Amino acid sequence: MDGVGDNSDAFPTDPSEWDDSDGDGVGDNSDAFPTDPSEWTDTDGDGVGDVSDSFPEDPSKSERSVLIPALAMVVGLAIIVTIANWALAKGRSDS
Ligand SMILES: [Ca+2]
Ligand SMILES: [Ca+2]
Ligand SMILES: [Ca+2]
Repeated sequence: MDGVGDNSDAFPTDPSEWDDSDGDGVGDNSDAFPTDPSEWTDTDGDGVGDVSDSFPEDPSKSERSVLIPALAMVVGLAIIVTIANWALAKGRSDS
């Protein structure tokens, strides 16, 4: 018995859980995000829930930290293409 009456107990058969604030079906005690219904676990403990964490088992990476290198790669590629086009155009006009 967890001491909470069945009427107010969201988990009447689970003595370790009695409340589910966000209603995602995961009790507050085992819910890493008790106020976020879309998240309940954070395996790597980086503060980004597994659902929105692109690397749920790597605390050094999440969607946010990966977006910047990806953006840098796109910008770098655009610069290379621009230079290549310029060099090509210059080569044509020289001959
Ligand atoms: Ca919950
Ligand atoms: Ca939750
Ligand atoms: Ca995480």
